Amino acid sequence: MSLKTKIYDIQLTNCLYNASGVYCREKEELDKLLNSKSGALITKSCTLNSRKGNPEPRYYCDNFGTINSMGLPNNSVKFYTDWIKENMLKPTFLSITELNFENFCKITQYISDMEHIKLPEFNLSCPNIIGKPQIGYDFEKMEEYLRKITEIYNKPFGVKLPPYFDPVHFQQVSDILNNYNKLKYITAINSIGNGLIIDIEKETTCIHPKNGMGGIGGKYILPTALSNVNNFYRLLPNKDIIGCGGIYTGGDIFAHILAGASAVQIGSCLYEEGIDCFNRLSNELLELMKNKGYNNISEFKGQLKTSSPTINR
Ligand code: RRO
Repeated sequence: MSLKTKIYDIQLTNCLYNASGVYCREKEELDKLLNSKSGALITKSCTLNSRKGNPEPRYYCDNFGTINSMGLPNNSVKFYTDWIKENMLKPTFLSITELNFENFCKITQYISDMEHIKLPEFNLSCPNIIGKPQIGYDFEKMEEYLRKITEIYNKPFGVKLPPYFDPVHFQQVSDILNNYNKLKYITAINSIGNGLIIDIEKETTCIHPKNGMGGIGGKYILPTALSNVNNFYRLLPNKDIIGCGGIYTGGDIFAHILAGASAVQIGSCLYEEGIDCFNRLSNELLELMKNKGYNNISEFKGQLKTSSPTINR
């Protein structure tokens, strides 16, 4: 039995890896991910210059998941591309973004000739930059960014999308993405932006920036993540879908793959449980596959059935 998979032309020995932003900002974390059971790793989304991010407290976890408004703290694109160059032991994806179009063009240019950067994930969906809307919710802007990426970068790449909630939007986004042949995968979903978790005892918000509003992750978002994976699996037949959102068990991974994911990223669960979650989750998925008689994830990927209609009498 195997958990191996492929994202475009990159082979992964295990379909699990970290979600960008979690356990991947500092060298020690990246080094640990490299030696973990994850099949790949992805860096924290980075910018041209390092950033400290938003003021603390900026992360909080409750029984159902997490809220964060980190504000893109990172060590700069140079730090992460240098680290990748020195550590080529397992597939490593660079996540990049920028705060305005001009700098986005510059950072794309910066990585365009780097042989060691393969299938970078362009983050079009950070919800936590004060005064900056998410690119993925402005379809004209998203096209402009995609056009620039293909013009400057001109190699296979992926994008990280925000969650969508309406069939019309799934169709509109897919119509745009299908025009870009070099776009080989999408990661769905980023956190659900601008949620609010309230501490009723203290009568305060749980995090400080943006009046307490931040990206929601964890159990709160599994159904939304699965819907995005499945909608895009149907609407983007020539692209791989990376599932992200709400994974805490082997069963959650199975659901993502059944909905169409080729690989899955672990965010809130990794943050709370630590690096050993890759062992536990891999074992749980293998056990479930064994019970169901599957040897390989390709045997059930995208095979979600709709339940039989009930007959009303
Ligand atoms: O750093 C963040 O605040 C952050 C980013 Br860039 C993102 O893409 N998603 C998220 O939940 N937080």
